[in-house]
Amino acid sequence: MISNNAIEKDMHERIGQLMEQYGHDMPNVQVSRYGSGHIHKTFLVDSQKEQFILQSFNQKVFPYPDRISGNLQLVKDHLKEEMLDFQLPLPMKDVSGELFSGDKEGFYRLFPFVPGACIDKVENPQQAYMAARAFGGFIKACAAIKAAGMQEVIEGFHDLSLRYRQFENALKDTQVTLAGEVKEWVDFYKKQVLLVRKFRRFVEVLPLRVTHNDTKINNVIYAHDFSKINAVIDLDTVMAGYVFYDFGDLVRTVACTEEEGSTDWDKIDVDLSKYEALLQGFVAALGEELTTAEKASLPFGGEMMACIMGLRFLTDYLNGNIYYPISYPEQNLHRAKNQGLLLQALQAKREEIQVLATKELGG
Ligand code: GN1
Ligand code: MG
Repeated sequence: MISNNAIEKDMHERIGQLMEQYGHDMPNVQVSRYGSGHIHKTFLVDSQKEQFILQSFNQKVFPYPDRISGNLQLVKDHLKEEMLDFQLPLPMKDVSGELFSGDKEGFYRLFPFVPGACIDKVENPQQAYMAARAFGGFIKACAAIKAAGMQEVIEGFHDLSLRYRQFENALKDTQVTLAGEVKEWVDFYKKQVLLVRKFRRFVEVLPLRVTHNDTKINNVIYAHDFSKINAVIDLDTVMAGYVFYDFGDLVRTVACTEEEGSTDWDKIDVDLSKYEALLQGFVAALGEELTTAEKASLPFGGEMMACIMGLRFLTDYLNGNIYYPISYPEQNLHRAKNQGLLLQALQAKREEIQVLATKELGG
């Protein structure tokens, strides 16, 4: 988290004005950056009496903000809330009833603040279990909402075929020299065309559901004592999807021994005890809701999500780093390498993972 004094004075004033648009007069407001999401800029706004999350919205990444609002309205209206034992903080309306407020610098949204711990790495299987149970619980509570009624907020977001084509196009146009480590990882991801074929086969037989689609571990808020989950956040990508997306992104960010920003290459591996806890948490939440084909797709999800993220990071590196913010020039290459090593570890442990899946899911 960035400290208070990292927020420039003009940003501070601007946030005061934005809070007025929501009917909050907060002269002595404290503002700090919050969380570690890549896409939006998120601030904790604290007036001593009240706390809110204010988010500067990234419209380059999300070109259809109204689609997000429409999807979230459907979720709000039809979600089986009584099934959830955590909050889903949704954007609040401003004084004119709008979900997005703005100034000349862009769009903002205000959210209720849910206190707790937002982490980038779980410490033990119990924390893994809780996260999977929460994201599985979200899918279950949305099960009655027709996926076809949801709008696509980012076209082809988890379409592995599309992401592979985008990678091939970036390779054709890149200014980056394809040598050394770059070539090594480009060659590795080219070979993942086999996963793309598998992806096509799975999506032919699986039901579309309302899924979260960004179930990385820092999108839950744990209670400070880690006894429960207080909230599932970052609901912008809630739309139609397959269960293996949500399970897979949990595997990618929970069952890994290093987080996605790590360059400690030798330490990147799969933690099977956390993997098993993810299976248990997901099944505890979804149980009989899952079809046989969906259960069979879960182990593929981990590989698929590591692959799609690696492809996206590498594509961005080849495109000159236009999507993900970076703090050093090779960072997107390194993120792609990290995800590639994780994918290799998942592939090396396929058999052990299958044994765990059969044990926990039956079949
Ligand atoms: C982005 O904003 P954040 O950090 O929650 C990305 C996800 C990636 C993730 C990788 C809209 O999520 O798809 O999995 O980074 N979101 C978007 O860390 O591209
Ligand atoms: Mg996030």
